[in-house]
Amino acid sequence: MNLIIFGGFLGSGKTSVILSLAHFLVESDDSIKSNLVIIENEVGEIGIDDKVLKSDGYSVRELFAGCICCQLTSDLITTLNDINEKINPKWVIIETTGLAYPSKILGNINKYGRGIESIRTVTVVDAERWEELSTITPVLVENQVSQGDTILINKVDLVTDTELNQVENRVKELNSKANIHKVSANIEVKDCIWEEVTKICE
Ligand SMILES: Nc1nc2c(ncn2[C@@H]2O[C@H](COP(=O)(O)OP(=O)(O)OP(=O)(O)O)[C@@H](O)[C@H]2O)c(=O)[nH]1
Ligand SMILES: [Mg+2]
Repeated sequence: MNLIIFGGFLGSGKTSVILSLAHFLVESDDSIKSNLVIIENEVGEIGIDDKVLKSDGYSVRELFAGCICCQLTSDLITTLNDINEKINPKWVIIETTGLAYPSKILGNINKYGRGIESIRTVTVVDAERWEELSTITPVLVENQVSQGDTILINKVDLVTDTELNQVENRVKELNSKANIHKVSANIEVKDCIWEEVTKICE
């Protein structure tokens, strides 16, 4: 199984970009729907995101938990290992809750996950709310950015060029190794970005 883990604050656009990636995978290989599982890691009670994804015919597993403590990560590992045993798909896309620390999730998956061939992390940054979020909750936001192999600075349609440059500069400071792309999930995420994200997994 090749894992692609999406992190990023609540409402940053994770589900929107995951839909784009899922469409990209299906377009490149029609049989992929049976080889792709999406795990939704929800904080609240009602999984709205999984309804969107399921309505498009994707196989979605939901994880529900009232908090973001360790128990949630163990549920994720249990689900992952169950998917490995029963389906063993080529691709598993994980949407973490916007409140999750990706470093913790990654550490536990590396330690306890089975049947995993590669792991790739994508952090979705909300360009519009960057200043607000990085002021209110800097540790979480910085952890999310520093853990991404790829950073998608999303919602570029909602900010000025100056604001966008400020976000990009700060993101580069926090993570000099990542591939950084500026996108608008509402408009389009270009195939070349998904080619880059999925290539490393193969
Ligand atoms: N204008 C604009 N809106 C966007 C963009 N990407 C996402 N949105 C909107 O932002 C809202 C949140 O997007 P989601 O994809 O649900 O974000 P999420 O990170 O999955 O949210 P949670 O799962 O609740 O943490 C939705 O109303 C989207 O339509 C974008 O690039 N531009
Ligand atoms: Mg979502």
